[in-house]
Amino acid sequence: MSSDNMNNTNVEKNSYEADNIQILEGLEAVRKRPGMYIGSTSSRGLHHLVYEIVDNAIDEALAGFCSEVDVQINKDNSITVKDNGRGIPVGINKKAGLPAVEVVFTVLHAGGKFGGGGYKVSGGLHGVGASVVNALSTWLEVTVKRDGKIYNQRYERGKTMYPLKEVGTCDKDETGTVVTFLPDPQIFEDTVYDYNVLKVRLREVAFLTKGIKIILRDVREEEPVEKIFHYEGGIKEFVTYLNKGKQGLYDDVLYFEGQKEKVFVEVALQHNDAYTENVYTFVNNINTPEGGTHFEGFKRALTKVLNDYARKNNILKEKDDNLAGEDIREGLTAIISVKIEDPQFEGQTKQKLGNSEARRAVEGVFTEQLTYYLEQNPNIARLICEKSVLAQRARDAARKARELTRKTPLNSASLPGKLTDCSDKNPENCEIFIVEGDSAGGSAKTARNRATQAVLPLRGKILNVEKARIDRILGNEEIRGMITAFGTGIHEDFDISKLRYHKIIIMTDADVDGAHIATLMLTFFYRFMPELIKQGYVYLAKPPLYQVSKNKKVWYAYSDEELNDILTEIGRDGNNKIQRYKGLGEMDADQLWETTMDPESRVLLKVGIDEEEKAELDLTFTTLMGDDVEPRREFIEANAKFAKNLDI
Ligand code: 28F
Repeated sequence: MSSDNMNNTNVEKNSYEADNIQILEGLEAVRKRPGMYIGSTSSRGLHHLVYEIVDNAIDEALAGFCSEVDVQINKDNSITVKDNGRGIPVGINKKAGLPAVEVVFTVLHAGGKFGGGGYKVSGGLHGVGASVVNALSTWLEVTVKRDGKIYNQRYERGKTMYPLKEVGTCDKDETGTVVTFLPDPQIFEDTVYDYNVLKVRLREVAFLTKGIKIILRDVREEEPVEKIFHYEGGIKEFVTYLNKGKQGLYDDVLYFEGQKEKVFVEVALQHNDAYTENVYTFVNNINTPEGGTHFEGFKRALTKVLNDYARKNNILKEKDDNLAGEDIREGLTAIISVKIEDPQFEGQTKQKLGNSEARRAVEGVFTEQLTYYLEQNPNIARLICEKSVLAQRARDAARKARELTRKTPLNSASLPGKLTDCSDKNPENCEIFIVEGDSAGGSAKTARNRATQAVLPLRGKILNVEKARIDRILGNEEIRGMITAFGTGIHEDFDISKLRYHKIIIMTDADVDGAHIATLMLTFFYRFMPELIKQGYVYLAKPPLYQVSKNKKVWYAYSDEELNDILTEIGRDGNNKIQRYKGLGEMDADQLWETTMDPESRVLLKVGIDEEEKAELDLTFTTLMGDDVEPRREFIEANAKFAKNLDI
């Protein structure tokens, strides 16, 4: 052997060891700064681990080789994900000197970079995939069926426990990948999985990947629970699902797909007879709540095609103004889904698509196919145009109504007459109680701290904003009162810096009607001032359900359990007096102060929206505000899900 060869062998050996050290350093970096790779180590990050592994199976489905993905929450809160794809390759990867499957799980930034050449389509959270999940798991096991053989490997906190081993044989055409992992409690604050969180996301993934069958199973309880998500129609069925409980303006759900500049575009849409816009955009199956170029392409195409159609067919006369985009999107439910090789995310939260080819692709595909569709379906085209014209007129009327709530130096909109304002002018110190009914409003006014607490009583039920057009909403006195009291304006006028109170506290009776009024208000905030909720300014007051008195001492219980606890503590005997509060009006001012308004002793629920649950929440609002009474009651009971318990 020549000395040259000897040298080569040494170089090989050194680089192998160097690679190995690099691998461990890579995964160590993930464990040191998990937030950089999965966003957070809260429950959200915990659930992202599942999505990362599922994404890999979905990629295999998008490549055309996998039809079924099975996700199971095991008794110990480990997760098993199984697919019937080709199985991750097991041959030695030249660069790493390791089986490809081991590279996938141990080398940071594997995914598309190894061998596949643009294999990875879906983005994952930050596109780092399986190795990150491995690094953040106490242990992870992968089993691959391929070429009639079964292979297995195990890792602990990212470290390979043994070389990939053959553990059995199977039918040659039986292929696939199974991954089981246990999230590491050294990393995550909480390692208990929430079935419902996984359910919402996996249903979404199934809608976005037409034809795929995703099974979710939870075997932690005695009685296992299972859900199957399988939508041959993909996002077309997603739109039907989102419009459930609403009346469609027409029966068909429009669906278009096509490819341009390597961007694969899908659009599905249907108008309903309501007035809000529900458009959800996705890039590589990831929600983009801030939109971006794909959304812009969609809006441009929709606006242009409908205006052209309306002019050509004389629905818009020469003297008429063009329909605005928002007129055409009134009552529109739509999904825009693009698949793109190298997505660029922009904006503060990196949730906005930046690729300009996505704009051109969506605009091009959608313009061409929508134009053709409208020509072929003149009845539907006319319905959309006519609804848009009505929206256009309402928008004009609304502009006039809005001027009444807008503060200008000349016309400073006066505060509503029913508002009892506080004296402190620093918003940070101030709270406003929106109170159901004039009588409770009266007690609240007496009880309040005059310096920092304002009270705005509302008469009965406020307008259901899901069922009214913008001009009527702004014409509604109760709603106008709230807008002027808050000081922020709404929609494009909305300016959070003008908010006059940093706590907006909804105070309603602790019964079904009270909960309904609270949800009507939340719906209004959600639709017209979502930032109030997003930035955590909205709260629900929590009045007590019971007063217990004994020997001149008084206790308040905010739930049946609390009542039970109190009774256990003070003894269950004939001296107890229990009063069930049916409404705020039954309390005198002192009691109202002590139980519900005093910052020292009250309980407030902070209202929040999780972006991931936005689609689901939207559906919930629809269900709630629709005509159907039964689902409404269900929501009210589940309402607490959206509110975080917060004692202040
Ligand atoms: C339970 C989670 O991760 N499924 C996967 C495949 C299939 C291939 C693959 C995955 C090629 C070399 C990187 C098979 N045959 N489920 C999964 N199924 N990855 S992940 O390839 C990965 C790249 O290393 C696959 C031919 N090409 C690709």
